[in-house]
Amino acid sequence: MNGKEELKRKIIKTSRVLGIDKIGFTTAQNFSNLEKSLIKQKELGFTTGFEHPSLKESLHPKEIFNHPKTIISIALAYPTKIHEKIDKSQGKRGSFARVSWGEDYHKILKQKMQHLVEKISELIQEGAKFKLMVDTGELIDVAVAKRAGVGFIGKNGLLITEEFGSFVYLGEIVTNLKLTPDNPKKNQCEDCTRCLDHCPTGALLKNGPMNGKRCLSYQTQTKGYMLKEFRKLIRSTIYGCDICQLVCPFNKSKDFHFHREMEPSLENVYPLLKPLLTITNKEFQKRFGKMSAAWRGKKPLQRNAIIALANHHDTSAIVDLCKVIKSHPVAMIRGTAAWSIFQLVPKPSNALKQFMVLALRKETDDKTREEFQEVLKKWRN
Ligand code: B12
Ligand code: SF4
Ligand code: SF4
Repeated sequence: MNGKEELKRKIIKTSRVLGIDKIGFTTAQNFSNLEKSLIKQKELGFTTGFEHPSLKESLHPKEIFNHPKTIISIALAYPTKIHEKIDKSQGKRGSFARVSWGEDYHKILKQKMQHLVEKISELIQEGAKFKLMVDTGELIDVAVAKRAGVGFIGKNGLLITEEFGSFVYLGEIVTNLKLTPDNPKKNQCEDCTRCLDHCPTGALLKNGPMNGKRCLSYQTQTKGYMLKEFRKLIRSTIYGCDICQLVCPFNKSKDFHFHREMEPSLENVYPLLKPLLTITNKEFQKRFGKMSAAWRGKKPLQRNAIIALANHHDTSAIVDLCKVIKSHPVAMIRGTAAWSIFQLVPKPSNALKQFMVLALRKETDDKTREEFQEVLKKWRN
């Protein structure tokens, strides 16, 4: 066994000790094979703005690292099921996609990779350099993981591992160490189209890439009004979307609880919806601040909770929604509450109509006035 192989073997062994569930190695060659498709995606308006802004940096590791030789890809499996019983007697609940259960994965993966880098540094002479990335880095995590043999990219655009399905977080380490690359895995979707068939918005395109703007995961993370087309489709999920993963045969019965920090708190990931309408910033930070879903702040989640109450047909929320219209400081939240009231009360009392007329009179935000006007118009017809 040569030195390169020996070092790789030791890195793999160390990664297991550190609790890294899967590891793979690839060269630091560019990812130019993706260029055409990525340019096309952008031109078509199918990107979300959450992608790294520089295509050059995303596709060329040498643009972000001095003499890169290897990229080490890592995957950590996360839980998909909660075994406690949900108390449904206290009111309607929303849900968070599994990607945000437990503590923020960016922190967990960075810590794991940092520990791995420290251990690698102990194994070698000086001069080795490393750059760690999770999600927000320049590189395209699924493309790296695929080339490093960690798994294959499914028709849902996600990296699917043999052992853990696609419920894995991905991260990578760029280094100037030369290590033997692994072989990429073949796509195993074959003629399955379950993810495409079940995606509620048609975001997944037949030929591989997706229209990110139509993805409910994106829609639940925007800051302004949610487009009306998507409001009913989110149902009661107030952050992210798991549908194209839950229907995937490679995820059947996959539920791994390897990492204590990833264990979800039931009350946080299936929260009662009504209390979210009045939660203060301080309470929000205390309760949800550690979750990755908190990255866009309170407003999108509050908006989604209002939509979810309507989707639950929770007429007991009408009073709460009226209070939101009367006194919530954010115009978009007031307007979304009006939409929900209409969903819950298609035939209003005179008092409710009058309430909306007065709210419209008081409202100064143009977009929100439009929401109120639309509700009043529909009530008139
Ligand atoms: C922007 C982004 C989003 C956007 C856009 C999604 C997207 N696919 O681009 C939105 C907000 C919609 C999103 C949603 C989600 N995301 Co996201 N997201 C990212 C991010 C930050 C950048 C991805 C990117 O650059 N996309 C632009 C290009 C690359 O996408 P594309 O045009 O669709 O092309 C790719 C594929 O389609 C594929 N492809 C191209 N042609 C072909 C052809 C064939 C035949 C096939 C099979 C594939 C294929 O290759 C391209 C390059 O990989 C990455 C982190 C990172 N730095 O990479 C996480 C990341 C992809 N997201 C992740 C997760 C978990 C999710 C969600 C599941 C979260 C949730 N539960 O709500 C959903 C799933 C939606 C989905 N089906 O993809 C994980 C995926 C882990 C995994 N196992 O794959 C990542 C890697 C974050 C991480 N580090 O763990 N995300
Ligand atoms: S996450 Fe949901 S909306 Fe997005 S592609 Fe998958 S099924 Fe469609
Ligand atoms: S649902 Fe089917 S087509 Fe979609 S990623 Fe899974 S195996 Fe592939």
